[in-house]
Amino acid sequence: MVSQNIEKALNKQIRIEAESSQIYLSMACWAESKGFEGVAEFMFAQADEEREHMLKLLKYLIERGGNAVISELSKPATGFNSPKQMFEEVLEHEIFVSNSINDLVSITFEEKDFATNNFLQWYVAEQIEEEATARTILDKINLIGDDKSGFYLFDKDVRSMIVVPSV
Ligand code: OFO
Repeated sequence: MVSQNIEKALNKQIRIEAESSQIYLSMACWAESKGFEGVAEFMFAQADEEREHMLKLLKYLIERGGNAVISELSKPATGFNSPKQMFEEVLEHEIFVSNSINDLVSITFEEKDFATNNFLQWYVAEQIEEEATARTILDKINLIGDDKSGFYLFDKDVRSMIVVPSV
């Protein structure tokens, strides 16, 4: 059985993961509308992955006897100046998620909930990957600069970075 504080903190993270999925879905739609098909495919996959993260937390909370709450979600941004600006927002968002996971882990220490602490280690490792992927993509975009043919190749290349969910 989880404590009320852990239940509240897990529900908050469930909302954050669901909002991440919506944010990336919105980015996928924008990329698709601009003809960046590889980027769109990548972001659709990211949106699916975040939904899996949300479900994994939700199922864990239920399994531990807590009440999972499905919250109202904030409306994601719909327009971006460029893929570069969009991926800068992805990185910023993933750093926000990492900080939120870290806060959650520190609550498990306060509550002496070592089972939840152990469960959350998967998310700690996942966040290292997600931040690294966003940084790698931004490095590639910065290398390309204004070269249109380079961007055409990048749009194809980004498809190879799609990660099949391991949850
Ligand atoms: Fe990319 O955020 Fe989930 O964990």
